Amino acid sequence: VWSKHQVKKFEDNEGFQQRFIGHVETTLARSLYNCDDLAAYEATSLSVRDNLIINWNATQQRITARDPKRVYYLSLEFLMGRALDNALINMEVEKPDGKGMESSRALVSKSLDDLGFRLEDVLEKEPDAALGNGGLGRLAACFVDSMATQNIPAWGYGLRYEYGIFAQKIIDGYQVETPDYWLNFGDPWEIERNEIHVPVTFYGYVDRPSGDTSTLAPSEWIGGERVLAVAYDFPVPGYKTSTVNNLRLWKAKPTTEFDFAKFNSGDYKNSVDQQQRAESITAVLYPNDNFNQGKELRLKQQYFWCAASLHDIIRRFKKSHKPWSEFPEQVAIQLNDTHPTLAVVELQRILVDMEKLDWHAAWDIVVKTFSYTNHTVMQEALEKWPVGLFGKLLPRHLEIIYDVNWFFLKEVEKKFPKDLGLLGRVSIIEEASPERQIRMAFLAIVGSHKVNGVAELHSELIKTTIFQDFVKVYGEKKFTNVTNGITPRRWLKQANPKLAELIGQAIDDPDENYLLDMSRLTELAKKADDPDFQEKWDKVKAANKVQLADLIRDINNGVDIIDREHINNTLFDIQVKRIHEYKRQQMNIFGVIYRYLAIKRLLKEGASIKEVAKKYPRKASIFGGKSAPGYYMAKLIIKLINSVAEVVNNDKEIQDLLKVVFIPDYNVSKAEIIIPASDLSEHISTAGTEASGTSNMKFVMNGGLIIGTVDGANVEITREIGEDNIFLFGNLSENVEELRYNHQFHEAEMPTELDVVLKCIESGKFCPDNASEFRPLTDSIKQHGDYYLVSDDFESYLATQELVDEVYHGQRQEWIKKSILSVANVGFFSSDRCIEEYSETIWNVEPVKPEE
Ligand code: 26M
Repeated sequence: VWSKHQVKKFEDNEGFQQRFIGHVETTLARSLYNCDDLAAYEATSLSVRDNLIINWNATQQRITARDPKRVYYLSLEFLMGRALDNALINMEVEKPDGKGMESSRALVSKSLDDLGFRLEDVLEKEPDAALGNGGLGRLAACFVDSMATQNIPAWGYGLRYEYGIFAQKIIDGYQVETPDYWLNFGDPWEIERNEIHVPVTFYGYVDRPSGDTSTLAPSEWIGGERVLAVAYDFPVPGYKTSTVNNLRLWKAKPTTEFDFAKFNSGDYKNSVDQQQRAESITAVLYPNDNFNQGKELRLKQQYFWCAASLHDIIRRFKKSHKPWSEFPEQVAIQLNDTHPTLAVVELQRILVDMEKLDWHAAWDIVVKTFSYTNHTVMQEALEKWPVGLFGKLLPRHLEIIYDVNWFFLKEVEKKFPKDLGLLGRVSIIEEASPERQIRMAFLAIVGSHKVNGVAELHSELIKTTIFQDFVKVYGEKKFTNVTNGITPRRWLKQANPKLAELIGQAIDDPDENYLLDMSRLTELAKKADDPDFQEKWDKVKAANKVQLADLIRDINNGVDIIDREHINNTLFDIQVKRIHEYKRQQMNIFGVIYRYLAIKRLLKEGASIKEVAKKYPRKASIFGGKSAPGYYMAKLIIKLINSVAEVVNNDKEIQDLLKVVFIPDYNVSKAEIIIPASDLSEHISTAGTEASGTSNMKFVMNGGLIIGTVDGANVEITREIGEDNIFLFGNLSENVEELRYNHQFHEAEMPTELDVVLKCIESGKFCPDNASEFRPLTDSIKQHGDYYLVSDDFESYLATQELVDEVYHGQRQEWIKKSILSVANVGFFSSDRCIEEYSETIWNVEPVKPEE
């Protein structure tokens, strides 16, 4: 009886259109005659979602039946971007001839055409799901894509923020933040699960019913405030597989319990207000990237999410009636940075207080379950919580942390009996003034069986700097490296369909199965010297540059900044990422100023524009990225870039030889246009500061070359693609300490090139109304020790940029060859490789493949 009513997926035009019209007319209560692109986007998404849900159900049933070990990826950020195009690419339908499967994109595009819509316009209506800041959040999004593609039984857990990362407006050259209320029109991709709700408690006090005074004994936490966590599920489709995994995001809602004491006392309004406050927990994503502010609401977010997720994970584990000792054989939990470290403590609390396990048996389970990824060595990013604030919000968890620390330190003392200094250095509790602080990274290390960095250099650095004492305590083996990766589905196929197709042709794989095994790209190398192929390759790049020029024109109120006529002779030099002093956008713009001044000087000396162009050929310097709202220096860098753009772009004398563009509101969907259009991209962080970087991988995968420092994953990119195919410069990380020391204690030597630039800025050239506006930027180099070592790297940066110009303009074939060879060897940076490494070396999980 049931099977007769089984819901069927659409598999052809007819089927899609039926669903589409059904959703327009019933779900949206509109008619096809007044259906605009937005409604068409919603109806298309709902139709595609229907198919995904059917596969989602099958996937979950399969996993429940086989009951394998599952992975839970806990991340406060999932920077997913748009879902529709990705779903169309990943999800397959049967081919019209019935012989196998193909991507559903063509089918949906054709069906929409027939109904009078253009897929491109419909796709544009989708707002980005921008629930992340930058690298860490986007990495989580790439990982869930790869886990689904590889049929790993994995769930992501995060928060459903009502407001994602702010939208950036540029007004008078300054960043202005506007709220990103992305749920304005409702989100067709989310499935609200009101039936799945978990109560979460805060504040209150601890009681020990046994009368036992030991905090190790089962205790009862009497909470003072309760909210509900409600689940919202987002389907995550794999590529060329019917596996659809789940991303579960929690929303905070008031409990339905009512405070009768208040109600009876006539304080009705107040008690409603209190309930409303619950929703503020998941209202907004903190817009800091690599910076810890220590706000109570942030800690509340973290506990809310950890408690709800663990509750859900344990409920699922209990379904199979296995003993607790088997929990680590059934569950692997990955901590995406220290943000979810409370989950470690929460699991210990559940096992000891609720399940009445012995403390040590419980702790053994905890450590085997968790592993921790570190994403930064920067001191200001490391999470610490004052014990006062922490203990008020989570009194029982504070006790548990003290006990965990006590046993840990006892162990350390046993191993290193006379090393009192060591005990203080590794203690989870920092004895700081004015108050003790909980070091979350140390708690994450102690509570995990594996700790990994995100690129080789970074993984070595954490072992020798911030975590060196832990290597002494635990040995090397606990610390490992998994170099980051990116999903080639979004970052090649979706962002750059023309290049993906050309590659498919070149390596004789028109079905683009190579997107599942990027090592096959090496076959491209054979074509690197083929002039016909080089021409095709170059044409794809040129077309992508036109698309970016269109975007830039739209931003500039319809007026072109990029000279269309010379577009294929203009080097697109791009730096897009969060604005941060360590990423050194300031060095980039100083380089632009230097170039501008050099052009002006040559002209003044009587050189013709042609002669000038020989030394300084056409270049467009393109920037994009958000600053944290409270980050003064980063905001000043944005202003400087825009001020320089204003002067340079309006200087008729230099005749378009140089253009400067700041693209507002850099996000995932803009990245998909910007990255495929780059000739050169900049990854120029002070050596030892950028843990990995992932946009470097995206640019290379799209045939762009890199100018970069010997930092993060640049090192391995060089190893993979060959040092002839990357422009490296600058000091090495092992010299950074000494260089900083020199700046502190010796008279700084300023390279003349930089001196010229800083003096020009100080002259007010770029801010005539407020000549000292950029003083903090120049002073940070001249007066305050040049912490990011701009003056130490500036000359080699300029020299390397000259080399770039020579190759791009003087040896174009060589350039294209480098581009092809880079793509041929970029396969290592697929997040599929990365997920395989996690699966084998950290999680010990295996795929659950759908039946063929
Ligand atoms: C911390 C405390 C309070 C509020 C926010 C934070 C916070 C948020 C995001 C701290 C760090 C955050 O992200 C760090 C990040 O994105 N790190 C980047 O991770 C990438 C993926 O591993 C790396 O490629 C980058 O090098 C690294 O900077």
